[in-house]
Amino acid sequence: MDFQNSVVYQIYVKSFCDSNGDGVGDLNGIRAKLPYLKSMGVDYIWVTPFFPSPMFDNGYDVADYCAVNPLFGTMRDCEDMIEEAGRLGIGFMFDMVFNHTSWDHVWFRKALAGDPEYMDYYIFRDGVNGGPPLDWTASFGTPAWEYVPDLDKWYLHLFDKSQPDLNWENPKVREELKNVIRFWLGKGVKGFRFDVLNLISKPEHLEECGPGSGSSYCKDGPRIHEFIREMVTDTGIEDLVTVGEMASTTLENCIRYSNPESHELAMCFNFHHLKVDYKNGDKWALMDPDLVRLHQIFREWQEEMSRQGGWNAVFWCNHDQPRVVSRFGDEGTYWKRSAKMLGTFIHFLRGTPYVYQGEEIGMTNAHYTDIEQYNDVECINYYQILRERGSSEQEALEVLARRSRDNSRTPMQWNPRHNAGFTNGTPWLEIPDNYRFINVETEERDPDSVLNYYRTLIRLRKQYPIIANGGIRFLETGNVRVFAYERTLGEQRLTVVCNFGGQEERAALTLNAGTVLLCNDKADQMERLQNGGLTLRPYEAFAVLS
Ligand code: TEU
Repeated sequence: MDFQNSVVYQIYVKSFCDSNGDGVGDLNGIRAKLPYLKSMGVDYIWVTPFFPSPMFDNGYDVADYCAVNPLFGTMRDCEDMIEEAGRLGIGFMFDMVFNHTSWDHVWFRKALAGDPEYMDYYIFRDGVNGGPPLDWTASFGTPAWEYVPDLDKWYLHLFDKSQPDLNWENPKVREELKNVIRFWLGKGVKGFRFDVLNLISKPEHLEECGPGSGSSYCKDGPRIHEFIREMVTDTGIEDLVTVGEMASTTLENCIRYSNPESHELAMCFNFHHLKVDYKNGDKWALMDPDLVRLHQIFREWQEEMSRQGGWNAVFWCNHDQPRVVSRFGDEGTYWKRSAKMLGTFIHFLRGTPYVYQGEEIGMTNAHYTDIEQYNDVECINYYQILRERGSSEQEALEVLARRSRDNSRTPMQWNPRHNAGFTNGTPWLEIPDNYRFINVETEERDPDSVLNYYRTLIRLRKQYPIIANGGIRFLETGNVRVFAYERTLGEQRLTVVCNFGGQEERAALTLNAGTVLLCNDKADQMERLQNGGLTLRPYEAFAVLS
């Protein structure tokens, strides 16, 4: 399976399917749902970390990279899950959190005990004037340096204090992490997602950095390409499906990360398109999505990556992002149509599409109304920060309802019955009431469902090489709410048009006579063309092959 015409399905293990009634998803639950994933037509499954962890960051704080957290099952369950998927022609991508470990990892326990060899596995520095080495903030809103009295040293953590950053300058660390990859390759894993990979190369002279966001000083660091190339070539994973999560990266770096001539990764995630509703770039300040900026970002990244031989992972959702139908679509009148429009836009782009669990059935944000309903360390921290900055409880809860990562972590909605079929126990996170009509079982029975539309999107990628292999050019439509692009391969042309607005919109379009491959409403677009354009219905989307 080459990654260019593959589709990846992302599973957040804690919320996918609970097989033993403890209210938490697990590996046997994933295995039970493999036939469903096969029916979706996906090629790979990216599963989030299920390794031993104190779960301060729901598993992105790894205490042992080569074992299975009993909360999620046993190593045998893991081996059976991989084997069963292989029999169905599906490969597993495991999630490697190599920028940091948990503070429970044995390496960090030895460092805290003062073992100099293991202290050099991490980034310890002396304080300055009784305070931290640098006035840095971590991604979850706390200071990024934690003091260890017994050592009279501070250690760096770009995320939670329970997630100390690893020192990639240390060749022993790099070799330890290569051995982790080798271990999982030996278990039959077919690919890897690398968590915040572009943060691993820290500035050469940390002490010379200024104050502010710690991550902003560490992204795309001085040895990042060298470290990635060394990891990939030394473990022989260059031909596997690999994807790097690249925080706040640049187009130039993503071209290098993903161009085959670099011998680095197959592709990477960037997040610029998912910050167009951040007021002044602040995730915790609300703003309606800036569609002009959204269009500009997609156009630039798609056309430049195509021109310069890079490869995009294309997606809306993951376990850190709010649900896309709540964010860029409509939860009301046009819920189904807008969910389909958003899927259409992504799946015909140049790149490898990722479907996040529940996206294929149009799952929405959680709409929690009480801070006690939330679990995620990031939003609980920011609730306090917002309140300290003067937001009322209501204002702060309104921000969390739109921004919290818990929005994407509510349990998968399998059926309209008790707990949406996710668990026979008490779900670890509350399930939105709309599971009664937004669920797999109900949508299986509806030929016009979001679920069956996503199946068609995935099938078309396999059927028409132009989607995986074609060039791309964005088209002018004369309307900021109407996005259109053209894929070309030889003489073939695929034109995709999406109305991102909830009203009728006029767009300047010239379409060659062709076949409407797919649309989320009536397939009468060709007849409706007049005076060099088309009036699009709210959230209308279609693709024409000519
Ligand atoms: O996410 C990196 C990251 O920056 C996230 O915090 C995300 O971009 C941000 O919350 C969006 O506002 C990765 C993992 O995907 C995330 O789940 C982990 O919490 C984080 O790294 C630390 O491992």
